[in-house]
Amino acid sequence: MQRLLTNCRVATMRSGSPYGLIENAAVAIRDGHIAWVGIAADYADDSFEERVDLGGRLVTPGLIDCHTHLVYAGNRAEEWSLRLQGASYEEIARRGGGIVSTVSATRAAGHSQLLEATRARLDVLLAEGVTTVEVKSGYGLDLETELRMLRVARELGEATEVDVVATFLGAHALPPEYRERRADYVRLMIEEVLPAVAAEGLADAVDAYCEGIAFTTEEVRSVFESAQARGLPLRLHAEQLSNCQGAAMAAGMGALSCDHLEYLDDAGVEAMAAAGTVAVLVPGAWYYLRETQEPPVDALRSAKVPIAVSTDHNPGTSPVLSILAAMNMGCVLFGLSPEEALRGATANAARALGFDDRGVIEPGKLADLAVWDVQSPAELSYALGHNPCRRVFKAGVSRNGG
Ligand code: DI6
Ligand code: FE
Repeated sequence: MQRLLTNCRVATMRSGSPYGLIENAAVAIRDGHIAWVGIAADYADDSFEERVDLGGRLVTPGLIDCHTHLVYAGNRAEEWSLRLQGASYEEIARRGGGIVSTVSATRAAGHSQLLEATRARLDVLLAEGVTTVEVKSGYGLDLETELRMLRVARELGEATEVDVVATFLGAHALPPEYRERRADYVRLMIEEVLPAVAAEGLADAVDAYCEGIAFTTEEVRSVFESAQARGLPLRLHAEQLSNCQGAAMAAGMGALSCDHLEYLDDAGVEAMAAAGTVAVLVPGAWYYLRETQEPPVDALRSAKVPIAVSTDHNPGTSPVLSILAAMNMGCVLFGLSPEEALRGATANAARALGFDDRGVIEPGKLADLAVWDVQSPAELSYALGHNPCRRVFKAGVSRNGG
């Protein structure tokens, strides 16, 4: 199938000019990939089967949400109410609430219930032009439920309209039955669960929660060594509530991304820069937890660490189901520019997931495209609660058919 998109403006996200913007543009798509992009008047080939007039609209790369916990059962509105009355996230976690309460609900849910609940959430993300989404396990914390969560993620990825990157997050929290046996739990993940996940090909990467209320740097390192031995790339929840030096450790092991990073120090920034590790900012969690310590955006910029932005959708700290809202929060709460926010949900999000075939509109890349009813690309992170996405192409195929 060959298709020419015309009468549009294209934010290619190539570096060199703001948004890599091309006015009066055309995009040629062939075999699911971008064949050509540029000023329409420069396009010579007229062998295309279909011309699509986009009415002057803006085209961007399909958006990429590179950090979500989309698979779970139940919700945590009660806990949220308690937090609004003054209870801290850590207190709730130490009292056996928090992540562990979602673990109970998820363990009790069957495959089809989880699939249905996750599908409904995924549809909300997709409506905003998302064409690739990362989905983590980590609310099972036992063999059976971790596998079930990852199978749900894989099943959702079989749909042609979105690519799902599945991440194994067995080291998310200590389940109650292991409260006095930390080392046994880490051993269970390394010796039983990770091998089963890998044997079934259920994970594209391995993540961990390195934090005072979760796992130590050394515990995470042992899980990561086992992941690397199986050829799985790494990412880490690091320095969210305190500085555990997790980012430096993960970057030292070549991690694709370190996420959160509110308490990241200069050594961590340098280690990430040296390794090319992407900084994934998740302002939704910061907003819901009413944090005050901001991630060191200036230091990340000066060190040229690529910055991505994501929803971190999860039922506890970030029930945000909008990548555009996360981009807006990245600007308002963390001082990103609208261009950095869009780059953070396209080119740099692709990098955080280890992709070099998407996130930018240029020849050879996948034709994952979103079409927006806006004048300027800055409008994508400007409004809240407004979805100007009008059309999505996934690998060149229009999501609404054709
Ligand atoms: N990501 C996480 O994995 C944890 N916080 C975050 O931002 C906890 C998620 C949860 O509370 O369920
Ligand atoms: Fe998270």
